[in-house]
Amino acid sequence: MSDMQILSAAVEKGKRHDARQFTQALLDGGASPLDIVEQGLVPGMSAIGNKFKRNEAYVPDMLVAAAAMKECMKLLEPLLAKAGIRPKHDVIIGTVQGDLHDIGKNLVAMMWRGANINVIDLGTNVRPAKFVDAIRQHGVHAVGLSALLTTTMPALKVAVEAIRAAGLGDVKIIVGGAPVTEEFAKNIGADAYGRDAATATDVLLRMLEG
Ligand code: B1M
Repeated sequence: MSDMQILSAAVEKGKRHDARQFTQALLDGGASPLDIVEQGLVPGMSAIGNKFKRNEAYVPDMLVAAAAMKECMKLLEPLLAKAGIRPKHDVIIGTVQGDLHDIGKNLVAMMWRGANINVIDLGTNVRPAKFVDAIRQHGVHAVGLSALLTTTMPALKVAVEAIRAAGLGDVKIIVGGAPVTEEFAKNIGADAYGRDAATATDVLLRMLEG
């Protein structure tokens, strides 16, 4: 196993202290911070995300892996910022108006961050106008909307319509949450549907990078 693969494995297993030590050792050995993110951390998060997708890993496994990645990012972020290197994309995420569930949305945000994407999280119970304002303010090209209640599924439609009506250019909209289906996503005019956090990451990257 290469040193990068050892780091990936530590992230995947959520071994926070080991991951931090491996990251420091790679830096001391002259590895570039960006290579460490792309070849060490991102594959680790991607591996646990894929296991989650196949029901071979569970929510707590995702949480500890994300915590391990975050620990490594504490070392890397100042160096990346100093070198003027930013995450590949900026995106917005939030749970729609009327809905307070955020565990799934947070997992999606974590996986997106794990793919080296800057995620602006608007939280829960987000009004359509707040999505619109944030998209305009941050100039993002994608937004994720989550809903967990059958009663807040219509709020997804309202949010999609508000974003489209605001004329913000080519903003990709991805929707998800337990009651949401691919067909529903299509019917309300969303660009994509994410069944789970790992799929939502694959779909988002495909939309943004072609
Ligand atoms: Co609520 N709740 N809840 N709840 N809650 C459900 C959703 C429910 C199914 C429980 C039940 O009755 N069996 C039910 C909804 C029924 C329905 O709509 N038909 C329900 C209800 C009714 C309610 C209240 C109305 C209860 C009440 O007060 N009478 C109330 C509503 C409050 C509100 O939102 N206005 C309510 C409140 C709460 C708590 C606050 C107590 C708490 C939320 C805490 C929190 O989120 N911080 C809560 C919880 C925890 C649940 C359950 C138990 C778990 C939800 C969860 O976090 N799942 C849930 C029952 C259940 O699912 N067993 C239930 C784990 C999470 C990882 O999965 O969120 O599906 P999920 O996310 C997945 C995918 O869906 C997807 O990726 C994630 C990872 O794979 N995904 C996306 C999610 N968002 C995505 C976005 C994407 C892409 C993929 O792109 C942007």
